[in-house]
Amino acid sequence: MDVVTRTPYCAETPLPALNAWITPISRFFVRNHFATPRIDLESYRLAVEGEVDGPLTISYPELRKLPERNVVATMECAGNSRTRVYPPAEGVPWKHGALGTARWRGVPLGSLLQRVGVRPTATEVVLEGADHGREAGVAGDLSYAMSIPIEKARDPDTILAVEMNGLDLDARHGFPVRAIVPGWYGMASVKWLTRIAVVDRPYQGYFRTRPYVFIHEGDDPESSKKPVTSLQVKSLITWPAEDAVLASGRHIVRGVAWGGTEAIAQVEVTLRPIDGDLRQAGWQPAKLLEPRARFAWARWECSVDFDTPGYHVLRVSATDKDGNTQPLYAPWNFRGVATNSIHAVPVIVRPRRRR
Ligand SMILES: Nc1nc2c(c(=O)[nH]1)N[C@H]1C(S)=C(S)[C@@H](COP(=O)(O)O)O[C@H]1N2
Ligand SMILES: [Mo]
Repeated sequence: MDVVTRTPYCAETPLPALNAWITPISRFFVRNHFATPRIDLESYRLAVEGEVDGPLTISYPELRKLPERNVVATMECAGNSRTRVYPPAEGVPWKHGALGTARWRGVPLGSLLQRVGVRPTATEVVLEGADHGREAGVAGDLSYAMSIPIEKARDPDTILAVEMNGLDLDARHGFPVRAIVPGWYGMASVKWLTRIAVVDRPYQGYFRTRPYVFIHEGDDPESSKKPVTSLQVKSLITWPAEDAVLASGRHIVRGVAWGGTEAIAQVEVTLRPIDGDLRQAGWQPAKLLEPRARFAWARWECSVDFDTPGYHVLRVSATDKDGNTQPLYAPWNFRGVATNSIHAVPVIVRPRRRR
């Protein structure tokens, strides 16, 4: 793993390691805002309250008695690829590896909401974690919390996960219980979940209104900003790595492609000389590989002819079933969130030695 910050601990996955459909836990990125809380299972309680008829507090064994479900979901940090944004944006300097795909298992959030009886006034659900600390420019102690719309909370695939890839969650990924909000950027998948509050007005907490919003040039600083929610269509090349030296000839280029709400329909690859005109680029279709799942990335591969020695750039672009595709340059925003510009990988092609 590439450790990006030590306190709080944030680490990303080198792209060539994202070569399996399911990312091993040891290679799954970590994004913490505060120190990892240590939670004692005996005393752990999850509170469900707010705009509900019968608030409740549930223990871990009680939660584990409820019907569970498996969801294979890709999680990407909203700040992934931030270092590719120019001018440089505010936040953790991620390259492209703040993402991964896991098989999560847990109780649908909707079934817990049904138990407590959500009032018709409810519009959002606030998810709060046990971790807390201070943030620059804010007085007092903050807990990590994020809100999602009530409809997303009721999606059967939005779960309170207790397992990741068949094992109990580990401390860094949210032990004992975390939310998984598939199709959304990672910030909504609250770890170390201790409180679920149903609310009847837009939640205005720090993490919802300050870091995970789009701030564009010239925006009035006092106005409310558009929140970061579902994943944008995006693809990455996982092989070859940046600056790889390849023997001229055919190679299988590999990668992943995903999006928030619609399935990936098409992935295309192009190889151009480093000073080549992109408008003349010939894009060739990549092959989408099985398995596929509603909220999981698709792996793809493409046989590319690296016939001419020299400096070249490989690029990949994905399109979803709705026709959404990736921009060459993502529109700049102050925090560099939701960056989905076309991934460009420079490579060096060397001539094959004559015999
Ligand atoms: N309680 C809590 N939940 C959290 C966070 C956090 O700092 N605290 N970080 C969020 C962010 S921004 C991301 S991208 C994902 C990362 O999940 P992971 O560390 O398991 O990869 O967790 C989310 N849930
Ligand atoms: Mo994130």
